[in-house]
Formats: sequence, structure tokens, C-alpha cells
Amino acid sequence: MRSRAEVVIVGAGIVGCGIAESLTRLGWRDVVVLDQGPLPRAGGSTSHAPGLMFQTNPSKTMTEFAKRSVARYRALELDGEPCCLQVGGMEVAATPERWEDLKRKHGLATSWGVESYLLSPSECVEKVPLLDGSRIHGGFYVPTDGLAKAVRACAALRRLAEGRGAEFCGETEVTGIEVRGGRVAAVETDRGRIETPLVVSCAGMWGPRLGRMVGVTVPLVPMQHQLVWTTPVEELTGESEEARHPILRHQDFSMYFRQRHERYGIGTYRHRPMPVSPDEIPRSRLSGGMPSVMPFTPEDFEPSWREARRMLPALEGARIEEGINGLFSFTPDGMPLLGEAQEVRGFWVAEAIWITHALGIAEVMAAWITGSDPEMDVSGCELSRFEAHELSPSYVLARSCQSFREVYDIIHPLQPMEEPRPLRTSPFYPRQKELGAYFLEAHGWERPQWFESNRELLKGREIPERDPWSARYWSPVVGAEHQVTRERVALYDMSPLKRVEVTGPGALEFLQRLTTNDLDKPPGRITYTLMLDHRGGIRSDITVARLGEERFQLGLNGPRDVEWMGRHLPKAGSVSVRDITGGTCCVGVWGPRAREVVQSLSEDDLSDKAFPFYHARRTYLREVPVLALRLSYVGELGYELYTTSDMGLRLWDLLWEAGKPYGIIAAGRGAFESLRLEKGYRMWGRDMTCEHDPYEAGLSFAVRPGKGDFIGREALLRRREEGPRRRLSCLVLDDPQRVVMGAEPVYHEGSAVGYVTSAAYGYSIGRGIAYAWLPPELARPATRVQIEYFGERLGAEVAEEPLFDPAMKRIRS
Ligand code: FAD
Ligand code: THG
Repeated sequence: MRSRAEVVIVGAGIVGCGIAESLTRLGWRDVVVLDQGPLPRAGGSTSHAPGLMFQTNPSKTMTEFAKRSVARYRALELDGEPCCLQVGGMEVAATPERWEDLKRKHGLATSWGVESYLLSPSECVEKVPLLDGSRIHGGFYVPTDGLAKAVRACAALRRLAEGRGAEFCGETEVTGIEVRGGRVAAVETDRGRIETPLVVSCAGMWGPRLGRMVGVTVPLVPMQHQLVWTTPVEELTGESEEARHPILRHQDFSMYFRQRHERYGIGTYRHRPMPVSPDEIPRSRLSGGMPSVMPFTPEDFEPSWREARRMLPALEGARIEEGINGLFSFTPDGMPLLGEAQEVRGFWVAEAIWITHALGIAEVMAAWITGSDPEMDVSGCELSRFEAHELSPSYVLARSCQSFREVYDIIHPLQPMEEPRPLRTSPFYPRQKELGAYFLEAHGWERPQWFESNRELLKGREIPERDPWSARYWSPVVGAEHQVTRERVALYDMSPLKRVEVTGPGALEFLQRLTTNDLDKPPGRITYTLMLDHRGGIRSDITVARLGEERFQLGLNGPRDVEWMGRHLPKAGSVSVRDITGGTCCVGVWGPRAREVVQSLSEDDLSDKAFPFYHARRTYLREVPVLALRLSYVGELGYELYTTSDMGLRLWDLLWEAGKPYGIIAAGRGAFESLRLEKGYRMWGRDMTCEHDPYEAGLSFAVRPGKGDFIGREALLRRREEGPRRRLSCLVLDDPQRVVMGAEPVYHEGSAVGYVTSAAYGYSIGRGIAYAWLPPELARPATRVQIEYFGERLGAEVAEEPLFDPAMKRIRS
């Protein structure tokens, strides 16, 4: 074992091996991989996984990781033996709800570029003859899905990496990590010490232990998951291929199946969550067994075994030959954990990763570790995505158990978490409850979707009813709140909006370097601007209010933005960034009567002349000190009003009383969404990500390349030369009774050409709205397209933006 290395990878499971291979492919030579277990079957989760790879996932990013992984497994071999058996993947529907959901899934697959088919029951039986076709409504089939031979892939990846200079050491346990001056300095093992500036923790479910060595919380929980192998199945007698049948999912019973020669492997999530502490994972060398295997508990498997024989009657004659309670990682939101730790530079994490995604992730990680920003949107996987409370042990345990229970559930895009709630409430919460708020949840925040007290506003309004899926977490009251905002005035709770204060002599220079628009404006001005990565992709869109020469308040999109800012702080301490979200609150007062309401509470002149659009000022509303920003994400006259949390309730009550003569209402997130889409305001993470540049996203107005250098400028200028690869376009549905939800595929002349980002019903224009990424040549007004929704093609047209402009009261006919 060498005593010095450029990078040390901890863990030789599929993730560690994959990253070692990818790093050496990028030209790094001095790579060391350590594992406490023997190689290649090191005893982690990789050692037991049956290797099913279903690529289609609601997340575009996860689907992309899976596509890239399949391509990598296909390209690998070990002594002529393949590492991938591309037998296809099939999911069957045992209930009408699941059959509907498979239609939606077919749409998702199309959106994310995975070829797929919906099959009749008899076509399903043709693919897997063991199936009872009378028990299913149909199936969803992906020809490129299949099986990964994960342990063989580990050996093949090791050979490639070793050929390029990497060193693999089995039976070497990492016992400590030395940190000096906030940076990784060395790794200690039971066989000696290695000096290194970089550690990549690929320790799977042991990840929290590695994190603890450097004081980093790794929010995952090892959970038991049952897998059995049957005795030979008579129908498969003499089978020479390892697998001929497609891999199979029976999600209504949270089960999966795969063939192995004459036998079948059956996995189930249909049992109680059985979490295990990372400190209690059996030690291989002490127990003599495999650490990631707990004793099989047959009583937990019994219901699944019964269901397996109902669904595949051919299994009647077989028995369970061996079973395990295998261990692997679950996270609070079901997504992997990727990236460099905020607290310790040089400590990277790549954990909670399925075999299905491992090699795609390995490629992205390798590029990232060597200094390029990921070319894919990994925001939903980044270690920095969590709020402080989301890292608490009790939250991590409760949510990870929930994500185990939900592995195969039908999840509605708006479905909120149920437990633990409520976690974060704004000062307005008691009033919202009194008004009958229907709460959804985001990052722990209770967010009113609409208010039942507004039901009476429906009188005299025609709000179209919805199909059952889009009617979930929806009420026609949403439409009324939208219209009243345009007619009168409404209060919106904006407290969950992530905000920081940036102060110090270097603050302006720092922000100029971090964002695209010119912020060198006098105090009192607000600027909408973008943070780009080094490739020119959009990392976030933010608002910057200059409150003083050396003082700014920023409206951000989440904790990732705060982390990115922290990463780029000048060393000298001339700038400080403080997250003020928790101690403050914000109410949006928006609508044509907003000024009158707010003016009636203030001694200051708030006229358009004294307080114009995109300006900030401090004032008192009666006795409440507020910071007022004249902007609105809903595209109406009005203000975001900020104050400290202690004054929040008073502020709300004052506005409510003052608003009564103007017919003020409280309005929810549902109305907010439809208002912003009518106005054409993009939402970062939904409408655009780092995969898009500002020109493609229609945000060139926020870019001032002439202002001086900023992160991403050079790449951006190149991209501007090359022209857009696609454009974010505004679609309007033909049928005024229909809406879609987001992520649906868009067709043009019969071919899939793009996908929907945000969607809503526009209650001012009376039509369904869908933003979508389209090829540039189709992104022209009047282009005819179709949106596929549960298998149905809905006609739509590219429209001019914005659809609605309050200044002109232009309503699309
Ligand atoms: P691991 O394979 O667990 O590797 C981590 C390694 O780190 C281990 O080898 C461990 O020894 C080493 N390590 C930890 N701590 C130290 C230390 N201090 N010093 C040195 N080394 C250390 N995924 C799919 O995609 N499809 C499936 O069909 C599938 N089925 C599964 C079925 C079962 C029964 C199980 C258990 C898992 C299944 N999974 C499946 C999940 C998948 O196996 C895992 O997500 C994946 O293997 C994780 O790979 P990894 O490299 O991150 O972790
Ligand atoms: N409020 C505040 N900060 C924010 C948001 C917010 N930061 C994150 C996110 N939301 C940013 N998104 C937007 C999107 C559009 C606008 C504001 C925030 C907006 N746009 C004007 C327009 O496009 O006409 C501004 C144009 C300009 O003058 O530059 O208002 O909701 N505080």
C-alpha cells in the first residue's frame, strides 16, 4: 500500500470501483481504493444485489444516470463474460390505478428519452410465460432494461483502473481521517497511513461512520430488504441462459422478480421497515459471514411468497431455497448523496446509490472531483440540499423508513410528507388555520395550497372541474383565489423563501463575481440575476436588493445556493453571508389594490414615483418595522413585506384589517403557480437547471456580459455563439377544460420532441398552460404540438409570452 496518493476511495462496492475507473479514464493515475472486506465480493450491498435495472424514474436526473449506467455495464466484460444481461424490464398492473399509472410512466419514459411500450396482458405473458395474465390489466415494457452483474463489473472496473495505475487494497479498514485546517490531509487504516488531499467516501451504508470521522452528517439509514431464491422451477428445466425472461416488477405488492437459470429470485418491500444502525452492521471478519446480510425472517416474507405464487402460478411447485434480509441505504427523500462536504474540503461523498445508477453517477462524480462542474442537474442529489432539521437523527430515521415504505407506491407530484409535521410554521400559521388553509409541505414548511374560507368566492365564477389525477391536492377555490388576486388584492405567505444577508466591504465585488446581472446600482434598487456554474449553466435565479453600500438581501432558491456562496467567499473575511430565513417572515401583498392597502398603514409616500417597481425601502406599517420590496412573482402590483418573526402576526393582522375595504383575501400556492405561469416567470429547478443556459431559458435580459467577469461568463459567451440547443417555450392547451401536471412528453407530427416543465391552469386566460423544452425550430408561436397525458394526446400550441400582462390587461382570446 502506498503512503501517499492523489485520492483515496473508501469502499470497493460498485460505486467505489466505478469512480476509480472513471477517474483513471480521465487521466488520474495515483488512485487508491480501500475496502475492509475481501475483493471483489467485499461484503457490502453490492455483494448480494440481484442487479435489476429499471431505468424509468420520475426524476429526469435519475433516469439519465440509469441510461448512462446501462451503457457502461454493456461496454464492460471480464474474460469474455458480460457484465450486463439486457433482457428488458416489465412492470405489470394488478389494479386499475396502477394501469393508469403505467400510462403516466410511459409518458415519463418518453420525456426522459427511454424507449418503452404498453403491453396487453397476453403480450405480458408472452414475455414472462410464468405470469397469470388474468390477474393483470397490462404492462409497461422497456427493452433496454436488464440485469447488471455487479460483482463481475467490480472486478472488470478494477482491472481497467489498475491497468492505468490505480491500487486496490482489500481487507484494509479505514479507521480515521485526518483533517488539517478544514481540509482532508490523510487516511488512517489498520494497515498504515496514506497522505492524501482527497477522500471519496463510497462506503455505502457505512457512510455515516466515515462522515463521523470528519464531523460530517451523512443522512442515510441502512434498512433490511428481503430477497429469496427459489428451488428450480419446472417450467425452466434445462434453461441454459442465465436469464431469458425480462426482469419483472409487481408494484401493487411492492415486489420484483428475476430469472436465474432454472430458479427465480424474488425481492419484496412489503414488510415492516427494519432499520439498522450503521454501527450495528455485523463485522464480516468477526462473524465470518457477510456484513450486509441479516438473518432471514420468514414470517415477514410469508405474504409476499403467497402473492408471488398467485402472480406466477408456476412457482407453486417450487420452494424457497435461500433467503436473506439484505442491507442497503435509504435516505430521507429517496435520492442519493453526492458532493463535497461543506465543512471539510477534500471530503467527497457518493452514497445511497443503487446499482442501477452507479456507473452513470461514477462518471459525473469523477468529472466533478477533477474540477469540472457536473454537466447534469445533480441538485436533487447534492449533500448540500438538506436544511439543518433534515439532518437530525430522528428526522433521518423517520423519513428514511417512509421512503422505504414508498419505494413502489404511486406518488402524486404534489403529495406532501405526512410525518413529522408540522415542522416549520410562519408567524401567520394560526391565522391560516383559522381561514381553513389546506396545507402542503416543502422542506418542512407548512404551505397553504388554498383556503377553504374562500369557497364563497366561487359564486358567479366558472372554474372548470378536473380529471381525478389533476384534481388531487386541488380545489376550484384555487381558481377563485387567482382571479381575486387579479381583481383586488391577496396575501401570500412567502416566509419559506430562502433569504440571506450579504454584508461587508467586499460584498458588492463578491456578488458581481457570482452573478450575471449588474448589481452596481445605488442602494434601494433590486436586481433579478442568475448564478451560473463554470459551464454557463443556470445554478439559480435570485433577487438581490441593495440595502446599503455594503449590505444586500438576497432571495434564493434553497440551501444549495447558500453553500455555493460559502464556497466562493473571499478568504480575508471581507464578506459575510447570513441565512436570515428562520428569524424573519415575509408576506406578499399583491393585486391592483395592494398599494392602497399598504399605503393606508404607512406615513411614507408609497406612490409609484416615490417607490417604483424593483425598488426596496424600509418603512413602518403602523408599529411594525418592515423592509418592502416592490416586486412580485405573480406579476401584479405589490410588495414583499419582510419583518422579524416576532412582529409577523401583528403585520398580518394589520394588513387584514386594512385590506377589508378592498376585499382582501389570503391566497395559496395553487393560485401563485398559475399566476406566475401566466406571467411567464420561470421557476428554477422546475423550468430550468444547470443543464440550460440563460439564452435557452429566455432569461438573457438578466445577463450583462459587459459588466466584467463572473463565474460562467466565458462558457456563456461560447454558448451564445453556438446558439441554443433547445428553448423553453410556452404552450397553451386547445381544450379549455384540460390541464396537465408537468413532465409529460410533447409530440410534434407524431414524434416526441420535448417535455413539459411546469404546468397549471391559467384562470385569467381560461386555458391550460404548459412550459416545455422544445427544439429551437419548433419554439415559434403557432407551432402545433400534442402533450401526452395518461396515454391521451392533447392538442396545444406554442404561444407568445407573456400570456397575461396586468399593465395591458391583455387576455389571450
Ligand atoms: P457497498 O456495495 O455496500 O460498498 C461499500 C463498501 O465500503 C463495502 O464493500 C464496505 O466493506 C466498504 N467500507 C465501508 N466502511 C469501510 C471502512 N471504514 N473501511 C474500508 N472499507 C469500508 N440495486 C439495484 O440497482 N438493483 C437491485 O436489484 C438491487 N437489489 C438489491 C437487493 C438486495 C438484497 C440489496 C441488499 C441491495 C439491492 N440493491 C439493488 C441496492 C444496491 O445493492 C446498493 O445500493 C449498491 O450495491 C450500493 O453500492 P455501494 O458501492 O454504494 O455500497
Ligand atoms: N422573491 C424574491 N426572491 C426570489 C423569488 C421571489 N428569488 C428566487 C426566485 N423567487 C426568483 N424568481 C423570480 C422570478 C421573477 C421575478 C422575481 C423572482 C420577477 N421578474 C421580473 C420580470 O421578469 O419582469 C423582473 C425583471 C427585471 O426587472 O429584472 O419579478 O419570488 N425576493
